[in-house]
Amino acid sequence: NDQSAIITGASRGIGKAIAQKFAAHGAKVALMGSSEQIYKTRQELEQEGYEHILAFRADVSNENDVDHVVETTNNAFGKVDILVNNAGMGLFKPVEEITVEEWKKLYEVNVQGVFLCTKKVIPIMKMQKFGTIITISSDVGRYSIPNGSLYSSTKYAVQGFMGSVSQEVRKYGIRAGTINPGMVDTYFNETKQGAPEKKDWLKTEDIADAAVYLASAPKHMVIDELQLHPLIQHYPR
Ligand code: NJP
Repeated sequence: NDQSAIITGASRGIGKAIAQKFAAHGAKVALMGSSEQIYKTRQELEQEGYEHILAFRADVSNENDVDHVVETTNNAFGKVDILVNNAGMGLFKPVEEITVEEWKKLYEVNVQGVFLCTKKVIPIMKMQKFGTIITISSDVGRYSIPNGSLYSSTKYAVQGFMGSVSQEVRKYGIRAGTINPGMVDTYFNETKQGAPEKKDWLKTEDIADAAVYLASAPKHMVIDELQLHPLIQHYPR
């Protein structure tokens, strides 16, 4: 496996687990995160014995940052086989308490970030005539929950975006699909990974395994959408 992958939001949580799993499968990985933590995560992966790890402190909602990450990765690894749009933020409160700043911020990171990274890798993947774009969306991108008007609507947006993109790019050999997890034990929404109350939730490795499945599917196949829940989570059907 000599694949090259860009993973956004790889400082911690699901993105970090995907980076570790891809590296374990022999991929070269570029990690992107908006805080200093991204460099510590690269160090951790290097200490685990993985080579060919790039790290970028870069904001997915900033076009110049995204351009820099994609171009530098493509130059360093010679190609970009996989993009994982994972970076995302949560916010849950009654709609009348949501500020315009919060609204804009979540749309910038959760929606514009997915748009910019996807837009930037497609010309490269078109030239390669191959590529896989995986977006970590959410189960609440498929049904709404109370206090989720903002978060859930960003994930509905992402589902719509990915559905169009998937149909636009398949003629170039590019697959695009989403993973829609239920509750995953991470740092999401200002919680702590490993907190005892989340012991029965999905693990970051579960989502990483799903990402490997999408990325390693045979070239003639696209996995449009994968929805995953912990057994303890009830949800509308
Ligand atoms: O969350 P967390 P998850 N530019 O907070 C990065 C979705 N999801 O792993 O910027 C670039 O542990 C941040 O790094 P840093 C969720 O919507 C989750 O759970 O350095 N990166 C960190 O690495 C999201 O799309 C659950 O602080 C930015 C990462 O994003 C994805 O899973 C359920 C950034 C967030 O790690 C991963 O979230 C579900 C920016 N502007 C969907 N802003 C769940 N956990 O239950 C943040 O349905 N990051």
